[in-house]
Amino acid sequence: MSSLFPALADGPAERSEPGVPPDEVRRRVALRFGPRSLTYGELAGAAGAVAASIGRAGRAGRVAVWATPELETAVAVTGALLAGVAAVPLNPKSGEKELAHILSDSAPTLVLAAPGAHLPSALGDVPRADVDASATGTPPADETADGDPALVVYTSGTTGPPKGAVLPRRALAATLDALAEAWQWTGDDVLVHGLPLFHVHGLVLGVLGPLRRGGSVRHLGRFSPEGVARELRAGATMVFGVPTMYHRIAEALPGDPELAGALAGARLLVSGSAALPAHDHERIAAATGRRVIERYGMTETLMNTAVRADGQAPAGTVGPPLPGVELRLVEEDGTEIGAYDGESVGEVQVRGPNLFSEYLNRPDATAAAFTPDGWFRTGDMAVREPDGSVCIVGRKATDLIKSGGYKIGAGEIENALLEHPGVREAAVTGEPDADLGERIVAWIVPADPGSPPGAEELADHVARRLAPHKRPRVVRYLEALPRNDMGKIMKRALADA
Ligand code: MCA
Ligand code: AMP
Repeated sequence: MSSLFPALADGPAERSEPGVPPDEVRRRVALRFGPRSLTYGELAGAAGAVAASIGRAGRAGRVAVWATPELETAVAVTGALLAGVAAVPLNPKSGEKELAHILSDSAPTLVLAAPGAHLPSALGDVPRADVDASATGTPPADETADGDPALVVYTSGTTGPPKGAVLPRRALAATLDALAEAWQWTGDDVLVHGLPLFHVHGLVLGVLGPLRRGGSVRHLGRFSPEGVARELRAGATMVFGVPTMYHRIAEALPGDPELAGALAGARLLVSGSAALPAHDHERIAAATGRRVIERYGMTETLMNTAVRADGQAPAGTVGPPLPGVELRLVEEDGTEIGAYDGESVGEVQVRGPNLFSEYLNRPDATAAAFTPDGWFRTGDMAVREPDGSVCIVGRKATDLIKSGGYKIGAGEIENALLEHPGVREAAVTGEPDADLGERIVAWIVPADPGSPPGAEELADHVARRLAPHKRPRVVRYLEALPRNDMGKIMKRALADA
């Protein structure tokens, strides 16, 4: 297929953009993480060296990437893509159980990491290759096809361990080009963000997006409103973040006129991964004169809709479907809702080149995710506004929690809690939280009511086994869980317990 990264392509003709001489592209800064940066010429050498080393190790299979928020992670993923080998980004804070599952499921032949990164013992059997950001290498010739897997990204379901969504190269190219069209996103844009690099938002949109355009990304390492303001003042044009980040910006604005000034000068402020509450929208608009725009996507579908840079979408909507994306709303009985009336609620179903190809090793789950005529069931409920914009109003599954923009399945946390000796029964729900959107609440029936395990101990237990962002923020103790006649836990009754 044509290169995913024209600005890194291996021939002068491909490397040049219209009107921009190749040498100028090579001297442009591609990546900046704190004080460290790489130009396109340097990235071509470093990622080329990664690709060449993977090539020698054999093209078959997958490579894991220890996805710390560092320059090396971006180089590693770019190198894997140049080599035509699927990359599996790993959360560097993954707990033992989660990491063991992802490794046995994805069976990587190699793990790429920053020099000096400490890898847990679960990775002991996987050969390690350190990424040298100053290397100069040449990738093997591009023999990839559009449908070849580019990334395997793990995402939580309502029950069981996370599933690996296999994202083909076609999907990455399609979603990034559709966003470029909607947002007039070009090589002149400089993106700032502090998103994690093991999910679609931070990795695909936030790193591969600028690289596909021939533009720049400045990663904060760790998100802070001050970091965003500093980079905007230093020339960044776009901000990507989850609602929790915009909430923290909104909280900081009253005491920080410099932050307000910096945001006012940005070309585009974009929020996604969860709904941005109207109150935060309004506070940012009032202090900066700028509206944050939303886009809607999913690990399995990449981006489905976006408010356009030049458009006036009604507040609270995620914009119209992106070019190339077919989107419909469907009632419980399968009837399609044709009306754009801002009222009729249905499940969002999508088709298009932006979709994943399968859940790795899970043909059952893949089949269940699609309708017989090939539409992907998102599980999100929405209405269409009269102008065609989509407004997400909820989710089908109550057992999926969105906290800080992370999707977290109640079932995997319940299973982890039940492995604690002090827990007899457990149920997990999400509760509204001004900062995180939803916070994870664990409802516990202790094995010994006389000495129940403490909230912190249970949070540590879950963080160690799964990941810190999956830990319960609140623990409530009960004598018994409310159950129906079938013995099923009645989660809605828990709120009143
Ligand atoms: C706290 N920590 C712990 C424990 N408690 N570690 C171990 N055990 C514990 N008991 C540590 C954490 O690891 C972290 O470490 C620090 O304390 C703070 O943790 P936490 O409170 O959870 O984090 P936060 O500061 O509140 O994080 C808020 C955040 C974060 C920055 C907004 O939630 C975030 O990055 N969200 C982004 C999620 C995302 O990208 N989602 C995209 C998926 P340390 O101090 O070392 O950090 S959705 C997607 O991709 C689709 C396609 C889409 O539409 O975008
Ligand atoms: P994930 O599975 O982690 O990729 O998260 C995807 C889910 O995030 C979607 O199915 C939606 O429920 C939610 N989501 C993403 N963007 C938005 C948005 N702008 N507004 C509301 N929900 C969103």
